Amino acid sequence: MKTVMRNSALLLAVSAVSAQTGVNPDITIPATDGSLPAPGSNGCAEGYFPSTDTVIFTVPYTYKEVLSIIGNYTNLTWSGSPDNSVTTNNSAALKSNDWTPGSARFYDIDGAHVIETITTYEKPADGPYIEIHTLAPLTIPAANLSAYSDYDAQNWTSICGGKATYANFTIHFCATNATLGAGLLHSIHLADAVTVGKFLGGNNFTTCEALESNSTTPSGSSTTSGMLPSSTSSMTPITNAAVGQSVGGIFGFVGAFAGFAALAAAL
Ligand SMILES: *[C@@H]1O[C@H](CO)[C@@H](O)[C@H](O)[C@H]1NC(C)=O
Ligand SMILES: *[C@@H]1O[C@H](CO)[C@@H](O)[C@H](O)[C@H]1NC(C)=O
Ligand SMILES: *[C@@H]1O[C@H](CO)[C@@H](O)[C@H](O)[C@H]1NC(C)=O
Ligand SMILES: *[C@@H]1O[C@H](CO)[C@@H](O)[C@H](O)[C@H]1NC(C)=O
Ligand SMILES: *[C@@H]1O[C@H](CO)[C@@H](O)[C@H](O)[C@H]1NC(C)=O
Ligand SMILES: *[C@@H]1O[C@H](CO)[C@@H](O)[C@H](O)[C@H]1NC(C)=O
Ligand SMILES: *[C@@H]1O[C@H](CO)[C@@H](O)[C@H](O)[C@H]1NC(C)=O
Ligand SMILES: *[C@@H]1O[C@H](CO)[C@@H](O)[C@H](O)[C@H]1NC(C)=O
Ligand SMILES: *[C@H]1O[C@@H](CO)[C@H](O)[C@@H](O)[C@@H]1NC(C)=O
Repeated sequence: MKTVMRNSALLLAVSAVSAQTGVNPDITIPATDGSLPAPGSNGCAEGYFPSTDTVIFTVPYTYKEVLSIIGNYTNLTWSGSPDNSVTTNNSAALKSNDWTPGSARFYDIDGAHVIETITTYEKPADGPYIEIHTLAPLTIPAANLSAYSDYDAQNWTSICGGKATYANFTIHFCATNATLGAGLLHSIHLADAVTVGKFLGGNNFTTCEALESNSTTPSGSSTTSGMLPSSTSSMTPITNAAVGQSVGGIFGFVGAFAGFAALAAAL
């Protein structure tokens, strides 16, 4: 009798926590081995919902310059993690900088313990740089959000005859609140891309032509309402006026996350 009572008290406590944080009590967070939960009928574990977010951003800097900022899996200064705050279980790659599938990186940010494991890593001298990793389940307490991802991809491709670099951040994820997750991930990835440009000098991309007449003030206007290239178009550079898309129409939604600006900058 006593055991039953204690158990139901525990159950109550657990469901109270779940209601507050949206955490599925079957999922251990952090999953220290970096593993992902088994998918349920909607593709996600119980209590989680699937979504996708894409951020497209072009920086007016060469692929080589971009790689000098992003080309080390454990150096996330461009993503707001201070030097040497990111660890890895592939210590050999720290020296060789030759990252391989299975390599995990670990860092803590805003109360979340992040574990990201590489599934694809390609870094040819002329690009594109392809880095795809999984994101083990984590909780961001301040955002009341738990999420994980089996596909968190970056593609950095040289464009404008080598004078600029086109970035595509695409994540497929499961979150306790898909709308909130998409908005937050969008802010984070956009801030990351903008930071790469800032680190390299802070010029904004407008058009390839503006880069030909290499004046420091871009001559093109940035008011063009950019379009995402259609799947049939060749590598048409787009202006950063259109920085992304999200399932659920996240366009113009980032502003709604002003409260998370610091969080986004930090992540
Ligand atoms: C936290 O998120 C869960 C799942 O989205 C939701 O059910 C709950 O109401 C939220 N709690 C608060 C305090 O906002
Ligand atoms: C990390 O990358 C930045 C450039 O983004 C560089 O200034 C810094 O020295 C690098 N840190 C380490 C420890 O390599
Ligand atoms: C990669 O970054 C880590 C710190 O984040 C640093 O310890 C390591 O030396 C860097 N590797 C290379 C090859 O620059
Ligand atoms: C990377 O992006 C470029 C430009 O959009 C595209 O041509 C290429 O196929 C992409 N690579 C991968 C592996 O998605
Ligand atoms: C961005 O990359 C994803 C794959 O990660 C691809 O499906 C999508 O078409 C790309 N979008 C653009 C606009 O390049
Ligand atoms: C999910 O997040 C959105 C955006 O922050 C919010 O409006 C909505 O109330 C949240 N839903 C739940 C169930 O907490
Ligand atoms: C680039 O764009 C940002 C945001 O619109 C702006 O704050 C910044 O001043 C611009 N930088 C330059 C060099 O024009
Ligand atoms: C413009 O580019 C040319 C050739 O790449 C270079 O010699 C010149 O110094 C550049 N001018 C400026 C103002 O950057
Ligand atoms: C990191 O190392 C690789 C290769 O040894 C393993 O396959 C991963 O399981 C391991 N990841 C974690 C989170 O420890």
